[in-house]
Amino acid sequence: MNKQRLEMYFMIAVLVILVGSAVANYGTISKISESISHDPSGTNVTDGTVIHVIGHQWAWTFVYSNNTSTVNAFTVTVNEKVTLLVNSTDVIHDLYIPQMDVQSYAVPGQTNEIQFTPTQTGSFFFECVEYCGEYHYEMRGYMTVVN
Ligand SMILES: [Cu+2]
Repeated sequence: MNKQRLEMYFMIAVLVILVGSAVANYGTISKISESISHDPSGTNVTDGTVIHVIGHQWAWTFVYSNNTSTVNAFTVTVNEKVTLLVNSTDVIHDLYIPQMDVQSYAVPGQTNEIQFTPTQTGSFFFECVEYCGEYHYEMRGYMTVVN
């Protein structure tokens, strides 16, 4: 077998492997995309408290359905479902509320939806856990759960 022919077989083999992987990955990527809400208005959520969470360098802004907003603090009601619609206006941030077991990336141009129901009142620490620049550490605050 000459050398050129052998090289051609190798190229075909590599092509087959790459195309095979691409096809296998396509299914997984579509599944992941489906689980992310691309509706920035969040109109698919109908019950509980809906809060738009906007990450930006270097603070978290929380916008309630009555259009009022707070910075680095937000308040929710105990035993009521909370939906956070999380996005970013600049770089990737990551909202983490450890005691609620809630974590969501804040990605520019994409709205990530996360839901939870707080079952006790109190103050719960949250912070950005994706290094996002010089004042990353300022992206922290408390969620207050009231009756
Ligand atoms: Cu951040």
